Amino acid sequence: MHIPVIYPTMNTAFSSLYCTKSRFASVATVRGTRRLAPRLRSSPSPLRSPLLARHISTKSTEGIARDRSNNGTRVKYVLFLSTAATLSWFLYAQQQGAVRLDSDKKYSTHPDPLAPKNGIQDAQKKTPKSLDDLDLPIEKAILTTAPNVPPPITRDYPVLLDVDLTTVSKLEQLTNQYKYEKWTFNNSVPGPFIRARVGDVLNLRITNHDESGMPHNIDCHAFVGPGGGSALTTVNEGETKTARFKLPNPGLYIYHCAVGPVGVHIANGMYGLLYVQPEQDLPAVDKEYYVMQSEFYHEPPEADDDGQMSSTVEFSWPHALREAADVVVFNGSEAALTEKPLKASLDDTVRIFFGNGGPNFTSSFHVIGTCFSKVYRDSDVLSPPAQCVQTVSVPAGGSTIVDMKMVVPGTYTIVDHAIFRLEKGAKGFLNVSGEPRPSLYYSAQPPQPCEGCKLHP
Ligand SMILES: [Cu+2]
Repeated sequence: MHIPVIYPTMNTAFSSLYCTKSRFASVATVRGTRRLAPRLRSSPSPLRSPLLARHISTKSTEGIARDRSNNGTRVKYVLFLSTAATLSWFLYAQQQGAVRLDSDKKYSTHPDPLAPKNGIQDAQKKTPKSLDDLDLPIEKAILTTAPNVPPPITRDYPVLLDVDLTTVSKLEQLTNQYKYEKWTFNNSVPGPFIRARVGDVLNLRITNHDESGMPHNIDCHAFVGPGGGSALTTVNEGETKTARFKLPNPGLYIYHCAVGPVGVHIANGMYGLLYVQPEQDLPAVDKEYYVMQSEFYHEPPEADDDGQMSSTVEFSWPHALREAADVVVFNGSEAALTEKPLKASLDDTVRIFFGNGGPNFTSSFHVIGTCFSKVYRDSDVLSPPAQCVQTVSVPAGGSTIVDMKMVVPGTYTIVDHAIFRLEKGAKGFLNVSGEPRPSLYYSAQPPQPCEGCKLHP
């Protein structure tokens, strides 16, 4: 038999294949190499065997004429067998995942932002083994500060959406009278508005720059899993963490800090909104705004060294426990929506993405002088909207989306219709420009607001 002749032939073919496969691995994946290499190395190489080497040597020097006359046929036969064996082995190995071709589309074509930059092998070790969507294209999220909303997402495919949130403490005006040290995401209360699309994976990077030494994190109501992401994102001062969350459910969701005592972190300003667009977004409107209600609890001001009452007030645990809010505001301060009103033009449809950070109150959200032409109750964007709604109940930790058709010009006042909260700062304005429309709103007498009126400037 001439098996010894087959061995070196197959060995050459295997060696060639191994080199070829290694070249694939070096540019594509190391997984195949790891799985394949031990099998190849553990098989004794026929060329290295002294016995087989002798066989080859003897054969090559005998020079038997009969064998020579059959050489052509034998060589063809051997080549055929070795090629068939090699091909069978190769197909088997590829099915087992040991070999990958450039034509395979299984390996990532997009860089992984979490992967270390010191080589493919390290990246393979440290890349998460879940969230199968690592092949998603990467997109940097547009983040906006209230009352602004990022533009609608027009793409029709999911992405890995990169979001950076940084926690910072910041002393700023709370009411027209008092300053307050707010705990913020990205230097603003509420935190930035994040716009994503259903099916996206949020690549959330949180950094703690709070010099007070307080840890912070993110609990987002759009994240599915225990704690809403909080345990994966808790960062101490100077620390950065990254976690990924798939967004399977469309709607408008609150995010907030959930470090204990959670009420204090929320009461100091750590919340914001994430809008997960449905596959087919809501009908386009003329203006979109971001408004968030929340309440603050503070002690009375203390006397400064000069005997004057301080212009800064501090958090009150007893007031918070009693749910006796001292301040109720939109967008983080009494003046946020009065000094800088929302704006629209006559006949515009205005959409408000409205969230309630709480920490305790339910809002009776209302805009004086109009009704909500559409309400996506509790931010349910999959069901048909309610229509012609005067006041919407929005619980702490909840949200709503309302549309208003502005058919008469003038100033509209945004309130919580639990109306004594107006005295605590819950007020904003929406200015609608345009010519009067007497066909809808008319009197022969000029308007005469009541004296000291806080509702109708
Ligand atoms: Cu916090």
